[in-house]
Amino acid sequence: MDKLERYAEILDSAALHARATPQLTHTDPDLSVADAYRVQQLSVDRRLARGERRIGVKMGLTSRAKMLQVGVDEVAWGRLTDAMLIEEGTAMSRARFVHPRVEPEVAFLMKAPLAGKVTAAAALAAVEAIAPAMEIIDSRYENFKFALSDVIADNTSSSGLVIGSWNDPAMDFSNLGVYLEIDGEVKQIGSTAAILGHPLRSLVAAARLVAEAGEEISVGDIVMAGGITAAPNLAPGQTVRTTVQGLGSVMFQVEA
Ligand code: 0L1
Ligand code: MG
Repeated sequence: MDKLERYAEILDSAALHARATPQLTHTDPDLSVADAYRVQQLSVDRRLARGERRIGVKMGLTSRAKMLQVGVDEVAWGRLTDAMLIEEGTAMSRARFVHPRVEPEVAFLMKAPLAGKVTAAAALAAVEAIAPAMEIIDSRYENFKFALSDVIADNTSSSGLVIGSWNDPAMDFSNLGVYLEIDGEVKQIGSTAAILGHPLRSLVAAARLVAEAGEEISVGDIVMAGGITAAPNLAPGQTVRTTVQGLGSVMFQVEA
């Protein structure tokens, strides 16, 4: 097993058993971003080999609030599988995660493939629908601490996603008000403009980054556009809701 395969196994096992692992860059400070993406791919391949199905991609670190929260300042992407889907309105099990957090987001459903250098207009034309959404992120690293290469190797902390009702994308979604409530208390407020200035820019960036890895965004894929605010911690007993102006609400509960 070569070094990158070993890293993929370490991260896959940490996720599978919900046990934190030391940062890769503690012992391998020169781990490159390119090698980190290869580790991500190898670790997701292990999931696919266990029967999970690829359902799309996520963009990460797309807002200033997120970059400041984790001290990393470049956008990154990760891969989504069906095992990460949490049905809207149901409960997720806290025990499946190391130290989960939640991000308010919007999600795109794709009706045409997208890859490489595309314009915002071409990206929009490939969108079937847009929905309010939440991503559950869960770094597999101790203390939720990482460098850019660490977090990319760790599938950009992606662990779960909850999608609300799909809406027609023929609306101006560049600057919609967003709030995240936990147990009825507003914890985070933001705007879809926090996603790189416009959520479509995230889709344009996703098409470019995915193509650099020799892949594409496919018909039927979900693209999580990226966190809008900092991400609060999740704990058993919570009811978590995100509302996006004009798009509706999405909620889930946390059980032990
Ligand atoms: O989706 C995100 O923006 C999170 C990317 C990874 C950083 C983190 O774990 O907070
Ligand atoms: Mg996110």
